[in-house]
Amino acid sequence: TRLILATRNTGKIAELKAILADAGLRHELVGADAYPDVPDVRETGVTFAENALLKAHALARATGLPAVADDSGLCVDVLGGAPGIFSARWSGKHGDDKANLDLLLAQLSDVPTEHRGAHFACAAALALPDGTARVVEGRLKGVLRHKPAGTHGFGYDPVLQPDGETRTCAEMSPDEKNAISHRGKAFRGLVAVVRELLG
Ligand code: ITT
Repeated sequence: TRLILATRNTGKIAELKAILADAGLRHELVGADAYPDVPDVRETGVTFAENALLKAHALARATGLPAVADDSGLCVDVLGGAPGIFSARWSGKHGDDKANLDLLLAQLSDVPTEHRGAHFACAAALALPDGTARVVEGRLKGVLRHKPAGTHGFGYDPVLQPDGETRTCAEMSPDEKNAISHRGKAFRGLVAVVRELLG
């Protein structure tokens, strides 16, 4: 069966394909860009899980195929969990990773290392055309650096240093990041659900 990935973020698509292939998923994976006539759904939910389900349901209904979606973001302790579901548009420009990162670092410039705890969160959803749906969540905890480091990954990877690590996510290889990441955990969990519902 073909599975559609309900995202246009190329950094995410690359990670998802690697994670799902490593987990032994044999389904053919296609990005939502293969269906240009399907409009983007408005992310009106207030949690990662709600938004992931909205995206997966909309694409499954529109295409008649099983759809997988991810909603994810960075939750900063001292900001009460922000940017959270607003991570992709924190600076006002959706998907401008550099502007989002620069703004966050400016907002945290006076916050010392011991108060720079944060985590990445990911909700992974599967929806079938008949309306059946499941969602699985994963987290990666760490501290935020004062300056970006590393060139791999996307988004806030250059500033999040996972607990127990000396490197940021952007200094790790894609495989190293996927082994511990919020997205890796959520989607490895979702693979079991795909097998249960789709065989
Ligand atoms: P789609 O809705 O098309 O999937 P998007 O980028 O808008 O793409 P989200 O609404 O889920 O996706 O926003 C996720 C944002 O959170 C993303 O743009 C990054 O800024 C941040 N983020 C999520 N996972 C991340 C990761 O693994 N590493 C770094 N930043 C991440």
